[in-house]
Amino acid sequence: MNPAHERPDPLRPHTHEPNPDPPSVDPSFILVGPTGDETVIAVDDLELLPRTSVSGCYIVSTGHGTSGPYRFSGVSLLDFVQSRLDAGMPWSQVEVISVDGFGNRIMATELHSPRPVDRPVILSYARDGQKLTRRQGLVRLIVPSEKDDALRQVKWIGRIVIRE
Ligand SMILES: Nc1nc2c(c(=O)[nH]1)N[C@H]1C(S)=C(S)[C@@H](COP(=O)(O)O)O[C@H]1N2
Ligand SMILES: [Mo]
Repeated sequence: MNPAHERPDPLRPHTHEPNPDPPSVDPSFILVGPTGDETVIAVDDLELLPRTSVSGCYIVSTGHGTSGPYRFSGVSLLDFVQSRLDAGMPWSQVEVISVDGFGNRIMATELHSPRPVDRPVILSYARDGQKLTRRQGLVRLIVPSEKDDALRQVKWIGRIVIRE
């Protein structure tokens, strides 16, 4: 595991060195809106939003094998973004960055047209009907369309930035 200071840009490509150890205890994260406003989001806040589940998800790790299939549940990233923005507010992409400095950029177009349509990107807080543990990645980004790697399955979300 590289220390965070060796990976200054969490959105640049990451190597296959999955960190197994939660970098902190509290699963709350910071949401940064398009105007730069910051809000702390707790798991309870996510549970108040519509629940979405996606079955048949795999975590495909190069080096230490594939796990799954899992049914991940949470709020779709699109529902989450829309719940935080005034209608009509322009946004083009979302950055999802973990506490240990691992991240992913998701374009609005990808969220508006998931393929297949019933397998959206979610902010997951449960797996197979049980609350995700911090060790399992709470709160974890699940990108069901990613089939060959697990580079988008971001554990321990620390910051979500909505970009205009
Ligand atoms: N926060 C965070 N998420 C991460 C990683 C990481 O190092 N940190 N590694 C990724 C990689 S390369 C893999 S293979 C999977 C491993 O997930 P698992 O620990 O649930 O098997 O997590 C992905 N998500
Ligand atoms: Mo990986």
